[in-house]
Amino acid sequence: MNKRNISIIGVPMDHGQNRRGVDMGPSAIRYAGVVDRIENLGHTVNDEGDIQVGHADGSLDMDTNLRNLSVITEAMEELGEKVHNVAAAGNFPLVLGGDHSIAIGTLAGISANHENLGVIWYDAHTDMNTSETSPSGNIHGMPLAASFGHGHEKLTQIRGYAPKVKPENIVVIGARSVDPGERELIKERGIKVYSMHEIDKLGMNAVVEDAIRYLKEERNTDAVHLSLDLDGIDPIYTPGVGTPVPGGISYRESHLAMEMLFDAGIITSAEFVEVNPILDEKNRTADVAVALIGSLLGEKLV
Ligand code: 4U7
Ligand code: MN
Ligand code: MN
Ligand code: MN
Repeated sequence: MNKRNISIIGVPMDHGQNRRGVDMGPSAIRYAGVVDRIENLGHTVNDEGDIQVGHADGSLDMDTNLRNLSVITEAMEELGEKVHNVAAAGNFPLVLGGDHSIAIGTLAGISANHENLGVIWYDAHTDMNTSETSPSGNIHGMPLAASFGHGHEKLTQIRGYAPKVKPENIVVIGARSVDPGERELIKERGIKVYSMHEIDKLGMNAVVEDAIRYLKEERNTDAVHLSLDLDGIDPIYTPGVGTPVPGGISYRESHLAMEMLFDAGIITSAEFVEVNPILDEKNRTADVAVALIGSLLGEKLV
């Protein structure tokens, strides 16, 4: 990637789950110095501010098993339009969450600009529940399923079309908490998942090399979106997340992954989600997010 115009879009969304505070993620990441960090690499940054997110009472709809559905879909239409405009202008959308439900809007904005989009989902979870399989009704556990057209149509039809990405163009890295319904869907749709087992066994270098080869050579993608949930990393490094799972990816492995993605030059948009400053220790999780954004955009150790 040469020098790019990076457009930052904040999404102060906490309605996709039930722990307050993740709506302050964009502020925490800005406070941790994201703009300077990117500008120091020679890129141009345009901070577009935050999109509007309405209020909701957090109650679970008994008929649909979906929490806060309408306030989320409304915000996702707006996010989708913003991201679409940024990408259509040739700029690099960098979306700051907010809980992971916002990926529904990000992908709705990106995918129309590309013939054959790929997605890397860096996460402890596979986020492939639907209203039928979800144990929680929390929409942040559903965006990846929604992206390939699976789930409630209000989630799959943002900006009026589905799917946003082909299931065979998706790569998950870091999974270690997978629900029964998600496991079935992974098998049924042939989703490529590098769980912690593969990371332990092969090492992060081999995993990311294979992921890049798969998306570039086997799937022939013309753009790749990185959706990075900070809970993919081990909670000893990123304690400020709502659904921590032990046994995660290390800090250095995560940097290696970002550096390799930069060197491969395949990433065309990204989002960093689930930073919750209320649950954090001295903004450490936002600091990790900013450091990883640096590596993704070309920062080198020497
Ligand atoms: B995140 C969960 F049941 N699978 O659906 C669910 F374990 O965006 C967690 O990855 C989802 O943080 C976590 O509620 C969503 C649960
Ligand atoms: Mn709120
Ligand atoms: Mn997660
Ligand atoms: Mn997630």
